[in-house]
Parts: sequence; structure tokens; C-alpha cells
Amino acid sequence: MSLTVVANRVPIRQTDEGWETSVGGLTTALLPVLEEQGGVWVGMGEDPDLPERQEYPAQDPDFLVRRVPLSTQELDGYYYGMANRVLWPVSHYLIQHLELKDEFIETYRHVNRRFAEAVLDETEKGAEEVIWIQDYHQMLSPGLIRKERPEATIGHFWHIPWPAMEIFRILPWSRELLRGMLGCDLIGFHVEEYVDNFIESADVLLDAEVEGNRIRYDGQETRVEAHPIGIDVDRFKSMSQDPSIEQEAQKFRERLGSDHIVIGIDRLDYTKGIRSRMLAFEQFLEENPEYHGNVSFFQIATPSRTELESYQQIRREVDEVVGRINGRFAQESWVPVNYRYRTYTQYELCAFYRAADAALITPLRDGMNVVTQEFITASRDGVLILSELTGAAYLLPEAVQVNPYDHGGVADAIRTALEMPTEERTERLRGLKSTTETLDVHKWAGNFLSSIQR
Ligand code: ADQ
Repeated sequence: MSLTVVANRVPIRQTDEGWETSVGGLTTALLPVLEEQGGVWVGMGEDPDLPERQEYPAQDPDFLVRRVPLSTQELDGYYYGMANRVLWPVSHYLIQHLELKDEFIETYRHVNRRFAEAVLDETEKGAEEVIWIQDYHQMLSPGLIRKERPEATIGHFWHIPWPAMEIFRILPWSRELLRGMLGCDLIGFHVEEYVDNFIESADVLLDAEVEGNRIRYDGQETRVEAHPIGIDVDRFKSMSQDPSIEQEAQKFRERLGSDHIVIGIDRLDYTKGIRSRMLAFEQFLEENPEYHGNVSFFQIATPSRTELESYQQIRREVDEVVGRINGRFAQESWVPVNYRYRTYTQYELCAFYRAADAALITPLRDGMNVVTQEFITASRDGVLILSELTGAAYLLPEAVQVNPYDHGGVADAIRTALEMPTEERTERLRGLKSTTETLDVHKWAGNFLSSIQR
């Protein structure tokens, strides 16, 4: 089998030292497959100076990178428009951020067609090959590829939640988008909940024939399955057991100078619930004066989609609430909220995970959330406080689960976590670790690829 991956971004980047593969779950999972079996990775080209076709690595190539160069106007409509201002908010049930504009879908159609053409260009008719498309940026390309290659094996993995049918049907183009997805042989989601939502959408909106997890529509049969994603467990495990991480964690604890550390780590995105989490921590401080001076909340947020107004707004709101909490509660030698707006290396993140007594992971909605698994793998005896509105919550019953909109409930959970007896912490973490090991990202890729070839 040879593999063609279609994703929004290509997996390599140029640095001062030359070309290297980028860090991220998808590249970790799929590059070993491409390196072993050969193939193509199709993604958008944001820099007009880079070649459309690039063999990688240059000396002794394992696979081909195929860029689809996009103009500023195409990038605006397809990526900043349709993907980030339509599909992202609707899939996360945050429809106050939804902007429905005809120019978004028009550009999305055009760019999906260009991606499909690139795939058709790079693949041979009748070849034994799997085309694996990633995420909500490409809902129409499966249908376009299928039309030209009825015999192709096409898969799609959707990394964010698939919303309830009644939410999805808000989109004026819901049926067209579903028809595009149904060009696939196999569609994967993180959990059964999203599988059910997708099947219901096809059933009600397209009147498709449904039998168990199979959908028949327009002469094509599509299977829909749950394939929960994980992290590179071995890598995180060995990094977190490195003695130097322990030293870093210790230094970090000393710098913060508190008895207890609670951490939050996210992209700065309105779906991650960072502002609500701050309000919950504020309520915790109001209700628990005995903790003043001996608990610090360390939140890091990596800049994301900074061109969009809704992301600039959430940044201002978080800045404002952090300032207010520290203004209200800080003492001479204690800052309650330590907030960093920047990116860290995985090594640094690992030290933070290791140092924390509890992680507060409370998205308003999240497809999976792999920060959860990074914390579980790195932690020695920490408590995980987890939003029940994440994919991860379905798989991790040992977490202290909360409704992220319920600030009082989250405040109580912080206290519960800090006062949890050692035995209970250890017991819960043991369960969490054992599930996380089964969710390894290499197994995720292997399971999806063997299912699609069955
Ligand atoms: P994301 O929304 O990006 O992914 P998530 O699963 O939380 O979400 O992963 C974020 C990654 O970014 C983690 O690996 C984390 O370590 C890293 N990160 C976060 N803050 C950072 C910082 N300040 N510095 C450095 N790294 C940072 C989408 C979906 C998720 C789904 C994944 C995988 O939205 O629901 O889990 O895809 O399918």
C-alpha cells in the first residue's frame, strides 16, 4: 500500500539549519508510515517562493510533499473564513461566533477542488493506494476525488466534535458538505457520540440508507467508526522520567513559591474555556481564604489564529480577568494567577506537567484534547480536573469531571483535587495511565489504516 495524506498544512518547515519535519500529533503518527511505505503529503502552500513539489528528505527521499499554493484571497475565504469562522464554531456549539458568508463557501469549494486535483495528479488510476484526508478543512474533496476515481480507497478523519444534527443543519450548505464527506469509504471520529451525530445527520438531512455504522448514499457505502487519538506515549514517558525533568520541575516549583500548583495549557482559543476557568479560580479564592498565599494557578496559552477578531477579543478578555484577579488577591510574595501568552517546547511542558498538583482542563467543547493525555503520562501523582464536554471525558472516567460553565462546581473541584488523599490520587491516576497507553498515536494511525483496507 502507498499512502496519500491530505491535510491543511504540509509536515515540513524551513529553519535556519535547513528543512525539518514539524512537531505535532499528525506528523508523529503519519510520517513513519510515509517513510516506510512511500507516498505523498498534500497541503496548502502559503509561501509562493516554495516549490509545488518537493521530495523529502532531499538527499534520499522517502516521500513527496505536494503544495497547493493559495493566494491571500483564497486563504482568507477557505481557511480564515469557512474553516475557522463557520465549521470551527458550529462544530463546537459556539454559534455566537458563526459568520455565514457566501464568499466563504465559494472559496472553500474552489480550494477543495484544487486539493482534489493535486491528489488526482499525484496518484495513479487503479494503483493500490489509500488516500487519507484530515479534518474539517477538506469536506468536499472526498466527493470530488471519488467522482474521478470510483475505485479509490478514501478515508477521512475528523479531529473536532461532530455536532448534533440540529446544530449542523444550521449551515445552509449542510447537505452539500455531507455529500462531499460521503465520497469516503471510512470516516473516523474520536468517540461514538460524534459517530452517532454524523450518522443521524446523513440519515435525516440526506435521507441516506443507514444500517448500523454503514451509510449507503448515491451508490457509495461509507463506514463510520470511532478511532480515539492518543499521544506518542513512549516518547512522553521517557521524557518525563528523565532526571533533568525532575530538576526542572523542582526549579519551577521554587520559582512559583506556592505549596500547591494548578496548571492549564492550551492554544488561546475561545473553545478552550480559559476565561471561564479563570472565573472559577476566582470563585475558589473567594470561597477558600485559607488557600490565599499557598496555591498558584499557572496558565499558558499559545498564540493561535491571531488574525481573527474573535481571537483578539478572547485575548483581551483573558488579560483583563487575570489582571483583575491578581489585583484583588495578590500579596507581597504571592501572585495567584501566573499567565504566559507564548509557546513552550514539549520538554518544558513536560516539566510543568510533572510539577503540577492538578491540571485544570476545562474546554467548553473539544474533539478529544490531548493535553489531558500529556499530563496523565508525565504526572507522578497529579489530579486531572476535566471538562465533561470533551471527547477525552468519554474515555477517562477516573478524572474529576466538571461542567466548564458551572464556575461553582469547578471551584469545588479545585478544592477536592488539592485535598484528595494520596491513595485516591494514585488509584485514579493508575486508571488514567492505563487508558492513555492504549490510545497511542501510532496505534491510532495503524488501526485506522488497517480498518480502511479491510
Ligand atoms: P487542538 O485544538 O490544537 O487540536 P489539543 O488536543 O488540545 O488541541 O492539542 C494541543 C497541542 O498543542 C498539545 O500537544 C499541546 O501540548 C500543544 N500546546 C498547547 N499549548 C501550548 C504551548 N503554550 N506551548 C507549546 N505547545 C502547546 C485538535 C482538536 C482536539 C484534538 C486534536 C487531535 O481541537 O480536540 O485532540 O486536534 O485530534
